[in-house]
Amino acid sequence: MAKTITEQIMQAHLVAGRLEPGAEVAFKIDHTLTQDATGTLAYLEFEAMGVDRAKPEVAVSYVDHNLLQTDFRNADDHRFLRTIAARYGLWFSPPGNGISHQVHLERFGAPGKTLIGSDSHTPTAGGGGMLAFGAGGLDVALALAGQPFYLVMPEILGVRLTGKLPSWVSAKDVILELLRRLTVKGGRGKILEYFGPALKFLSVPERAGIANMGAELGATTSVFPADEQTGKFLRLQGREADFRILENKGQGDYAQVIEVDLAALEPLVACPGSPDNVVPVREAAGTEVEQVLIGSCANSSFRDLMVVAKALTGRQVHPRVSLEINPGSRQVLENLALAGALVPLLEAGAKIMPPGCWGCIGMGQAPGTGAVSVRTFTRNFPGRSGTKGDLVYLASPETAAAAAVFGELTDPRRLGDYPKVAAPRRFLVNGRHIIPPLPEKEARGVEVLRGPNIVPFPELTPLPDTWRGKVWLKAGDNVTTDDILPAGSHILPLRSNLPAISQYTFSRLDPGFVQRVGDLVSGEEQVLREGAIIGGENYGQGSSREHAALAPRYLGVRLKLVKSFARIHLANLINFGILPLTFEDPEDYHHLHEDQVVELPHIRERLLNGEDRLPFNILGPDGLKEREIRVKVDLSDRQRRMIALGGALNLVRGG
Ligand code: MIC
Ligand code: SF4
Repeated sequence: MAKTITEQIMQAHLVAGRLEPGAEVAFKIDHTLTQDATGTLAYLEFEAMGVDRAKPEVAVSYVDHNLLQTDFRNADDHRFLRTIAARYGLWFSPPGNGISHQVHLERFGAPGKTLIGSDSHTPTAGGGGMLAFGAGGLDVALALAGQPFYLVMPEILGVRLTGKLPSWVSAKDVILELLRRLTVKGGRGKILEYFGPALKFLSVPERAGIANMGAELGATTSVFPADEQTGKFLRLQGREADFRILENKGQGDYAQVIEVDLAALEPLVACPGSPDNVVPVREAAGTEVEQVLIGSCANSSFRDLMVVAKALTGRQVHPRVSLEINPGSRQVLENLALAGALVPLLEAGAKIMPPGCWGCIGMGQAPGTGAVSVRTFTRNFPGRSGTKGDLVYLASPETAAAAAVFGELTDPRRLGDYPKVAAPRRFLVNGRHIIPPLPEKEARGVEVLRGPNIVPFPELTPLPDTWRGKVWLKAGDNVTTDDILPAGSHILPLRSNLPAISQYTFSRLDPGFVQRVGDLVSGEEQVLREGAIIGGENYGQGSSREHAALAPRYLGVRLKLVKSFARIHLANLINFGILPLTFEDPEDYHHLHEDQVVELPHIRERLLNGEDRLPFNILGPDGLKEREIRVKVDLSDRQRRMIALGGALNLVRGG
């Protein structure tokens, strides 16, 4: 009998497979979401499938990332997304309405439902008892077409929360503590399921903040039960009808249980470079701060921003600091206004942005050279802020508020009495902000509007029988998708233009990459038109952007050989026909170098025969085999066929 929350939801949606860790399962998807930076490509893929109307109960196209309109590109993309939604029966959440995850939780989140979204922080909805997964745009397009979502069944890790958070310590510190303990690799292949006596003190937005940054642990997703707190949240949203109790019936069934005593936590920060560089704030205290940004899908709820407003009431932002607040949704902003929180924030010197992602993805708000920036965001991968050599600390709204007031990293308890923030008895909920789907007949008559930046999906060629190519790049551990294909205000507008965006492939790791590969492909070595990428552990962590698979593929990358992959990137590679290989002996990593010629003999046949260990030849300058290593390929039959055909779209179209 299904006992954990994950199993209960999966069981109720299961289409194929068994709920055993390591087995491929397929289940039905109730909701989908996309955001503008991944949505354009996802809908181009959906259109290529020739389906007349989106199939899920709820399908929403959000616009939250590419909010700066420095030329026609982002505006064209948004118009495309609006007309796509109208044409295919989707909801449309326009720019300024808020961050997809925050808005989805507020307006659509429902316990017991399944959701996939083309954004790695889709698990935020797990705070409200949904089983929600980040996925590539193509997986979302397939779900829109009514296909199930395929997943290798993860292990379920129980996280038992006990105690009560002390004053000035909040949900962000809980997830930072987990990052400190487990690191950015610790959640891989796992679903984190939260339980324990502390849950009664944690509201849905607080839970959502914890579930959100499970993505930084590399977890497949995170989920909370649906209990009284969930009921309270849905009541405030005027959606009592969506409530149902969802509780874990067998806590003994977790593969492993870890415990966090909330009462023992103290304010924490993730130091620059990685979300798991976590130390107590007191260890970084005194670090001078120039910028404080409060917002992102992790920390932009009514509670989070009210705490900041109350902490800043009657105070002034330090003269060195630029404090900027990015509300999570228009609903949050409206309720802040109603609660009288905007005046104290403005008086303190805060700048208030329209709801959206903004600086979290480098869409503005870049810090100055050498400036320390304290952010309540999700990720501080090097350069993600838009500034080279950036110094970004991740912290709770409480710690961020203290940094804004004192101009340095400091324990927020220095701010005195902890303000009490209760959810208001009446919450302003305005259902008109999201445009509902058009009736089917009317929808058929809608013309989808595309600008010149919207370039159709490329044809992807099948895998040859024997593959030969050069090692184009050798990377280390924990390569992020920001390393593979950065975001930021210059590059994000190119998300619907593959030929243009591919010019930025690996530009962070190796600025000469595209030029070098271009020379190779067009130069004398015509036979070696395709390349291989070598990497270390946790390759492809971070964002769900499928451009990090598709752009290298477009340039000719046919395989990636690494020590281990991050889940969503792995799924994206498979979707676009890139062979994902891992070392049988990780020591062989040292035998590979850039510019070597490598070969996979009879790869197509071996792949389709289901072989899971393959010979991988390293050739010498004379073209003869210098060394043979063994590599692993861990794929289902469906995935093998997909790669042989050159990608999922070729499979859907019938090869
Ligand atoms: C991110 O936080 O990195 C993003 C931008 O939201 C991405 C999606 C993208 O690259 O468009 C994510 O988390 O998946
Ligand atoms: Fe937006 Fe940042 Fe959340 Fe990504 S992590 S969805 S960029 S707020």
